[in-house]
Amino acid sequence: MSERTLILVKPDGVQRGLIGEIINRFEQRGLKIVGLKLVRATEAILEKHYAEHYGKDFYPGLVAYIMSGPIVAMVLEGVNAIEASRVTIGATKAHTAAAGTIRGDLALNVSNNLVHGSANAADAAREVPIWFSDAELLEYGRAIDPWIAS
Ligand code: DAT
Ligand code: MG
Repeated sequence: MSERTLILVKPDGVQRGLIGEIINRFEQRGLKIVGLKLVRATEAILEKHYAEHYGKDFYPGLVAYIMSGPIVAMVLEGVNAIEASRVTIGATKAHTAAAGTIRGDLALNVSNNLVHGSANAADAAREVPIWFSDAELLEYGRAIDPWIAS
């Protein structure tokens, strides 16, 4: 079943010049970009986005980090897009992430771990509208689609 998932390139990804590299990993895998923008997160947005972590000891540091610079928000669409994206991203503790994943190839740290991806269908459904209006999400077909999913 086709799914939509929310991906963020975090401030370290933008500052390190890895926006293209990170988007490329998802794009080459076959996931379709249906929403894409450069944004600055606010405390109000992050309180919703990271509701599951609100009140934890690392929450203030997490918010300060995500607000420390622009981030790239995108919505990816495809069959099993949520799990496929999480596998492409790699484990949260980047030093344990498998080689070949974004974190395993490009990051070392649990806090500066470059990228966010919705963890499951419920999170994806909750997170996408936090960052994108319906009008910002485009429906379109690609000539390559039959070669990726059939
Ligand atoms: P993920 O981003 O892989 O979904 P998560 O939802 O558990 O991981 O945590 C969200 C972010 O919070 C994570 O990317 C980095 C930060 N974080 C998680 N656990 C942490 C910890 N123990 N110490 C510091 N930062 C942490
Ligand atoms: Mg998470």
